[in-house]
Amino acid sequence: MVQRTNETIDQPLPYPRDRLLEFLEQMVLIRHFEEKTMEMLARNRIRGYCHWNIGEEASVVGSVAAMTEQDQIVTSYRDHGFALARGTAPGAVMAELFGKETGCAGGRGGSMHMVDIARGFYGGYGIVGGQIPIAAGLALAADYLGEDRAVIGVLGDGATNIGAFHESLNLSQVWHLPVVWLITNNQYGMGTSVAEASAEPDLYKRACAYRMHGEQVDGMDVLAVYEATKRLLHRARVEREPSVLEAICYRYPGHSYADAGKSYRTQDEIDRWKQKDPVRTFPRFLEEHGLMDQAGYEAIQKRVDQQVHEAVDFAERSPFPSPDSLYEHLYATPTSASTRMEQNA
Ligand SMILES: Cc1ncc(C[n+]2csc(CCOP(=O)(O)OP(=O)(O)O)c2C)c(N)n1
Ligand SMILES: [Mg+2]
Repeated sequence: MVQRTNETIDQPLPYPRDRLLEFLEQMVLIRHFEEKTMEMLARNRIRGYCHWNIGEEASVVGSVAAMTEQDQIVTSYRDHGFALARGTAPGAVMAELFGKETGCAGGRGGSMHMVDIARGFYGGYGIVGGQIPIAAGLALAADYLGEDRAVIGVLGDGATNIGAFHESLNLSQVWHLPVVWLITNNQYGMGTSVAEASAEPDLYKRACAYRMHGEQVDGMDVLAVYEATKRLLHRARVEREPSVLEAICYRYPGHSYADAGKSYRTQDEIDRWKQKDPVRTFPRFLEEHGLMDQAGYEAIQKRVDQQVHEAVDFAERSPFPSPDSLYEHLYATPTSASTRMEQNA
């Protein structure tokens, strides 16, 4: 597994301080935003599903931070954090969760279908693995059009067992498509552990079946994820070589609101992973390097809380989409049964 091992407090970090603080602020934003969505769900302001990135912040922020402006990303339904990390306004993400017109998908997508094409975020997908062939298609388009960009195709560990994963990996290697397959291995697909579901639990090794490069990274370490993703995106963009990056991470809450997350894992296991909580370990790391003090961390938390508060306020004040717009953004104009009868007469 790729881990940063050789850093000591005396060695300067190869990043500007502001960049590191930005990583932290984004991770704290995702954590606080997601916690607020739990509250809004309980208060019935958000309806339907919610799948949170809590615990996965380092994998989300590290990978998205490695993208260029032209690069594109497509994810599963566990997508709120990816939209926030890519720069979609927290208000637009919250409004989408509320089903409001000002949401980033016009209130039509909800939690599982965030989208922000202007920022190269081609959406969350509710169908497990539905986004995988789409990532291959985006990468094919980049190649076909000769565009200088690469694609991150994000998927969960569970999605590595569907056929489209293998078809897309194969095609991406055969055609040398500029894509990084980022597997967020959070240890479970709903209540099924990777060991129970996968004959080869080292998921990055599946790449070798397609003669593709694959590696594993500590998904609780934002800098390790950033460095690995940056390197592999460059390889995709410049050398036209796809790869698999397996980020080993953990989700602290249940799978979604309907799962308490207790029946298939022990408290001891959760506690062990909490030792690696990026929202706690990264501030300590920055303090040890003299880049931030307690007051600095509190200022970040305060700023983020204000942003989340404003996001909720924006979502509350926004209108629902007008019923007149029901048939907008569809591939076909629906006709009623009576119109069809008239047409057929
Ligand atoms: C085709 C399909 N089958 C089943 C489901 C139900 N389902 C939703 S999430 C999920 C587990 C996916 O696990 P994983 O890929 O590890 O992603 P994670 O939720 O852990 O991020 C399943 C089976 C679905 N949404 N789509
Ligand atoms: Mg999973």
